This record gives sequence, C-alpha cells and structure tokens, in this order.
Amino acid sequence: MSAAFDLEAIRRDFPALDQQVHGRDLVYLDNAATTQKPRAVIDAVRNFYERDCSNVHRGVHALSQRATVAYESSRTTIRKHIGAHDSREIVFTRSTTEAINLVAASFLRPRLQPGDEILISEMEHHSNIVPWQLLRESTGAVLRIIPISDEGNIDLDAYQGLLGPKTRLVGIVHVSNALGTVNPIKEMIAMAHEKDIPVLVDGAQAISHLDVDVVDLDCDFYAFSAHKVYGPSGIGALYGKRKHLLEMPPFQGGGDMILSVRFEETIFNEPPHRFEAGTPNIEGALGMATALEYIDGVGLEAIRKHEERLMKEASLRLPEVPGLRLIGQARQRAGAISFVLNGIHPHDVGTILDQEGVAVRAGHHCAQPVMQRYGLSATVRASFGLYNREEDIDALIRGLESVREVFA
Ligand code: 7TS
Repeated sequence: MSAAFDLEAIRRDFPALDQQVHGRDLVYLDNAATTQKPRAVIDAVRNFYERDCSNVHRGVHALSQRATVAYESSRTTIRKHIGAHDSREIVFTRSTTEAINLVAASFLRPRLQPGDEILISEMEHHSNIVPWQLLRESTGAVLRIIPISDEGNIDLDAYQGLLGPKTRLVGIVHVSNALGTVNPIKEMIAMAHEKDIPVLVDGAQAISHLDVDVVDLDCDFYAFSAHKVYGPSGIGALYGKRKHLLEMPPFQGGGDMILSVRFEETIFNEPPHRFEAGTPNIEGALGMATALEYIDGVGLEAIRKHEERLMKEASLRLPEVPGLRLIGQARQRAGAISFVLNGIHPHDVGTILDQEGVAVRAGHHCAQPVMQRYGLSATVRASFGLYNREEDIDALIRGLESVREVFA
C-alpha cells in the first residue's frame, strides 16, 4: 500500500478522463454504472493480444502455456484481493449477474421444495431479484422481502423475524447502487448462520469502495463485476465456499468443464473449472487482476477516505440547491448519492448536466422496487470513483443551477 494519495497522478492514469464533452471538460460521476480504466488495465489487455493471444488449458505450445499461467495467476490475484484462502473458490463469470444466476441454478435450484423461502431486501438490483423470481416460477419457492426504512437502512428486526425454518438462502446487496447504503452484512450473515442459512452477497458496488474480506465476512457466496472496479466489461467473479462448490452441479455444459466425455457418460471437472464452460474471457481475467492490483497499489483505505470526503461534501452541498431532496440517508453510505429536483424529471436533469460535461445517471438504476419504496419513478444519481475531485462536485452544483434556470 502506498502512503500518499496523489489524486492528480491517479487522474493521469485514466486516459478517458482527459477529454471534453460538448465543449466542456468531462466530469465523470457515473461510476456506479461503470468505471473508467487505468492505462495499466488497457495495456494488460493489449499485451495479451499483442503477445500471448492463445487459448487456455489446452495448448502445449508456448503461447498457450503463457496464456494459461496468466489466466490462472489472475485467479490468484482475485483470491488474495478478497481475502479467500483457496483459488479454487474463485469462479470466473461474465459478471455479477451471471454469478448470481450461477448460484440460483447450481446451488439453490437442487435444494428447493415448493414453499421454501428465498430472502432478499427491498433495495436489491434487478440482478438479485429476477433470478430468484425465475426460480420461484419453476420450483414453487416463495420470495420474501426484508423491508428498509425511510432513511434507506435495512430493518434488522424484520430481518431477524423473516429468517425462518423454510429460508434456504439470503441474497443481500453489500452496497446499494440506488441509495449508497452500506449494509451491515457481517452481522446479517452471522444472524443467518445461526439458523444454518447460507448467504449470497451482491458485491457489485462494494468491490471498488470497501476492503472486502470474504473469510472475515464468512459469506457463502460473493459476486462482483470487473467493470465496476476499473477493469474490463464482460468479466466478473463468484467467490463460493469450497464445500458448496464441490456439491454443485455444472451451470453450463461445454469444453473445459469436463474431465472426460463419452456419449454414455460425462465426468465433470472439479470446481472452479466445472463452472467455466467454453473458452473464457482470458484478456478480461488479466485486465480484472490488473485492475485489482492497481487499486491495491493505491490502497483501499486511502481510496475509502478520499471517497468518504467526497460523499460528505456532496451530502452537505447538494441539499443547498433549492428544491433538491436526497433519496437515502442511511447511517453508512458509499459511492453513490441519489436525489430528485422538485418538479423536474431526472432525465431532463441528466440531459442538461450532460450539456455541461457532467455525466450522471438518471433513471430507476435497475432497482425499480427501491423507486417504488420512495414513490418515485426515477432519481438522479451521482456516483464517485477514486479519481473524482471536489471540483467535480462544484461542476455538478453549477450544472444543477443551469437546470434550475432552464426550468425557471
Ligand atoms: N448488483 C448491483 C448492486 C449493481 O449495482 C449492479 C449493476 C449489478 C448487480 C449488476 O452488475 P452487472 O455487472 O452484472 O451488470 N448496476 C448498475 C448501475 O447502477 N447502473 O448500471 C449498472
């Protein structure tokens, strides 16, 4: 970990930040949707194509061996980053979404009886809702919902009451993409484990802001995507406890997930390869590992402190904009701030901000039940990354003043 947090040096590592949009310097505040990539990640992907491009796990030639070593050592980097003990507990997936679908199909489906319960919260992203609904339709399981308070905190008493003899899994988001809430997942996991209920954590938003340690959390599964943590799109990971992965049937069939195939019978490979059918996203895995090494180099504690300052500043200054209302004021927040401006549709706010060079997201953030909870159809969301500056908040506030002038 480096001691100094050199913001200007960090910004120079991200070529995309240095551009103009509609004649204004880009102010990128849509990091919860996806993050920009440091040159190290872009170089890692380019180097693979320029030097090592080859398939993995099947070639005797030098390029294939290099690619295989690089791919498997990326798995080790990811293991270390999240504090797992065994690289065989890291499954490469396409994304958080695919990781959750994998758990739904291979872990939970074989265990479900009609009437069994799956417990998720009111603040989940659609990717931690719809896979369970699909499972509900095919198995007769029941989806139960942990309520949240007006501030955007999980109702822990209600949660305790919902953990019952029929609960087969808890699926909970670590950091909400719509409200920024950081959930007390360690406590929630311990509460579930007291009743022998496994817990899947959706870490899509947490992975870039918090120092995640899956062993300390004791979660059964942890899902995240590389593109939200300065890595490439189309690659993510599922951490799963070895005892679970060993029991799980394959998710998809194809090459690499088998030991031997005859028409009469196929013997499946061991985890994690059992769950990685077909040629994987090799360059994505290398880019993902490079991204995690990059943030480890900066230091997650330094990143957390920097982003906390930005969040504090934005939370103090945004409400000074007349007619602005923050949505979600949870005890602990990270990364994202949602708000609405009196009488002005979030899409109009987003469009005018864009004209000022300020990129935010306006919409339901793929978390429509959260919007329903607050009686809204959409919010404006500003979300921060390690490269954002106080000037970016100034630009956001100036942009919001322009919005108000247009609608005055
Ligand atoms: N879970 C959470 C909490 C998310 O924020 C997202 C993506 C996902 C899961 C799905 O991740 P994916 O990489 O599989 O797509 N969230 C957002 C967002 O807030 N704006 O765009 C994507």
